Amino acid sequence: MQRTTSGGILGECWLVLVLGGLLIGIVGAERNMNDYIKREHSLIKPYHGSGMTIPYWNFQGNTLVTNNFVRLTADAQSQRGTIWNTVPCHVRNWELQVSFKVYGKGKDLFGDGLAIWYAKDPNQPGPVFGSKDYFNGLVVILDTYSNHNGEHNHQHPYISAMVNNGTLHYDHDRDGTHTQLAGCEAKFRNLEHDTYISLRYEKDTLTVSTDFSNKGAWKECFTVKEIQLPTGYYFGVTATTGDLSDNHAVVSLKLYQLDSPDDTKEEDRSQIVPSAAYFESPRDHVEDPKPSSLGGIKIFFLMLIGALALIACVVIGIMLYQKHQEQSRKRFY
Ligand SMILES: [Ca+2]
Repeated sequence: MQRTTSGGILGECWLVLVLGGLLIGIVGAERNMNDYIKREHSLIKPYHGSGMTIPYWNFQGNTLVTNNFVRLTADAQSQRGTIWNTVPCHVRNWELQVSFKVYGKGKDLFGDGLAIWYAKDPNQPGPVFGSKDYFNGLVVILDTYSNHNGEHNHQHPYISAMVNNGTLHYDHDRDGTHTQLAGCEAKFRNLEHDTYISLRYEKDTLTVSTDFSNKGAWKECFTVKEIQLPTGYYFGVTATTGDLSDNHAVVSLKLYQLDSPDDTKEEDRSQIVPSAAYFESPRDHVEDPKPSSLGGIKIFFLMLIGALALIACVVIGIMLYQKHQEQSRKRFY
């Protein structure tokens, strides 16, 4: 009797201890993550401050701020929307987690895609998914439309990264494959659940991971080592539509500081020129063969010449044969 009661009390104590431990663990983990989040580089609901502005963020173009997401483009042609951080980032090692949505009516045809930036010049309209070309910094592009058929060895949508020191051109006609560091195929359109991408830049290594499967787990897209990026650049997200369209929206941006105490006494990295040690094996920009309307006629003439040559050969052959026959006849007589 006594034993049973004490056993019951012991059991309850264990339960309380275990539950308490779990609770402390969860709260601790939560607090840890939140300790590292940099509010001035993050975009979190509710977005609005006072009036129509968003604290720390600048938006341009077709960008529409709702209660649940910041829509950069609607599912309509020729749109451009951007959102850029107003505070330069001085964190040395960081992870940017982006919750986004790309969706639209198009089943096979849609575009153009979404670009996530860590760049020197924010708010500058341009041709690279709504931002300037020959940029300084890093861009991770979620390209939904293949501008070029044939040369790619990958499918779209495609996620790729590019680092630029202001001298490189993003070649839309080749979907940037000539300047990309790495990439991976990924299906993130028209999903019912939330879709996330993470850019982790730690100790000069960039790792891009995705969570498109609604499992709450990151899947690595690619890792590239030896990337130099300065501090003091700006985070941003931009998107465009052209002849083809899609809704491109950002739900949240969360910037986590990964610096350890050792990193704080590191060198001044504000003057570093963006660079990457490794590119994917580069290909020359080869012009596509121009589809020619003379093609059919050319083939016709070639066949005609061939036929004429064949007839000429046969005629000459017959003549030579007849001459030979005549000569051999002469020999007999
Ligand atoms: Ca493209």
